[in-house]
Amino acid sequence: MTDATRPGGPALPQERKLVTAIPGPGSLERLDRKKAFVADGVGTTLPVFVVAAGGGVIVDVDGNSLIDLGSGIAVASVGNAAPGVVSRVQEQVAAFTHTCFMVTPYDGYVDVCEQLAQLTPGDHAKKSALFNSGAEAVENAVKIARVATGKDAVVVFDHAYHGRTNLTMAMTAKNMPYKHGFGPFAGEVYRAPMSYPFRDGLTGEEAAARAIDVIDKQVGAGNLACVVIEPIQGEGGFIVPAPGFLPAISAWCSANDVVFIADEIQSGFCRTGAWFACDDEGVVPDLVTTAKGIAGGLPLAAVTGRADLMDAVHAGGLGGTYGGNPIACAAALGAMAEMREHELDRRAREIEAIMRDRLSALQEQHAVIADLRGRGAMLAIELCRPGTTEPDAARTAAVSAYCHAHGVVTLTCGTWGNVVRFLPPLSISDELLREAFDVVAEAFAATT
Ligand code: PLZ
Repeated sequence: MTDATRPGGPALPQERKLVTAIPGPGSLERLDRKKAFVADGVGTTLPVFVVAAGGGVIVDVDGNSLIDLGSGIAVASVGNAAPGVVSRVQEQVAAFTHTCFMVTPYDGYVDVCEQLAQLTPGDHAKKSALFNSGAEAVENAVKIARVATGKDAVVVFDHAYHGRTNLTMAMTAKNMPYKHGFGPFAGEVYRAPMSYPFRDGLTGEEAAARAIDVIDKQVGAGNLACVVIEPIQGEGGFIVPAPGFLPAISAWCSANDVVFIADEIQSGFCRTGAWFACDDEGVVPDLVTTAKGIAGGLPLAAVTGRADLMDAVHAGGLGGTYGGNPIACAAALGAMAEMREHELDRRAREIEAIMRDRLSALQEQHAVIADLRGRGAMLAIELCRPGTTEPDAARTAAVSAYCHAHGVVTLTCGTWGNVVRFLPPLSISDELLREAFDVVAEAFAATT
């Protein structure tokens, strides 16, 4: 894809341009105001204050143009201010901004649910309910599974991330910064071992047998409402389970009246080269949670799944003031249209080819890159002390800091903070993507 052919065409100059240090004087001034008025608990990875973004760039108050390899954590998959999103949002905001779907409904909500029924894995009868954030979707998926099964327990996995609300904090694995001091957490949440090929060397079937044994012995299918799993783990380190793991867990759930919930909040909507990460192995979840990429940057989330499960909840049992807000729904319809029109699932695979090429070359040069993994435009490298599996968080931070200082937005993740992840908007041009990876390569050379 070239600048001229990318979705939306060349609205902002698609270039990396640094005119000040990062952060520049304008951002530094605003950081003082942030310090004065914004709670310290709300952090920022790369503190440049943004004035515009689109295609593959983010432009700051000082006139710096940075290459975006983060998409606001896998949200702006169709690109920032994507034309199809902007036009629908503008039309909707001028017509009406909110009535509350639970008070007086509107088409946009139903349209989004219809599309989710078509796009999510499986061709069975499906229904959806809409919410505001990923965490809220996960909470509601658990509520639905509990009502539908009449059981309480929830199984999640090592390295999982499901959100920051009370129930989802319990479901999230990592203590710092997500959980520390915030307990007590919701009960009846149990953790099973994840398939982590780089660290456990197990096949998918072996890892599934290990997890099922833990679930069976420590929880018991008779108490278990649902298993919630990210088909590719996000915050936990872009861990891709070994082939066979997801199908085996899903089959065990089906055989034991346990609801299999795929959390596709980070991996969904073309990110992994398919509409959903579950599609890769033909896994059909009972329920799917989505958010992030669904609406091109507006807050929207959904639970979609088997109509019989979704309808198990009593009338009025699901909702919320803003869930499926009309502007967010308009944005989602625009984002999904962009994904279809520009075949962004295919585009994610093209992006993968470019990134994988560059990252494998880097891995050959730098022994600190112990693992390269992911799928589509969701790739990561795990950094360890050469020849070991001992995490190297310091080098990870140094590489990322170099990228930031040189105008490339990179994100880190992982239980040990030793993973650099790459999540470019699917609207980025090949040229810009290559330039960003030149900088990543420089970062490794400069931090040896
Ligand atoms: N499930 C798989 O990736 C959000 C969190 C960033 P919300 N991940 C980014 C942070 O530090 O808060 C996420 C996810 C998966 C659930 C969530 C939660 O989605 O929209 O942030 O609530």
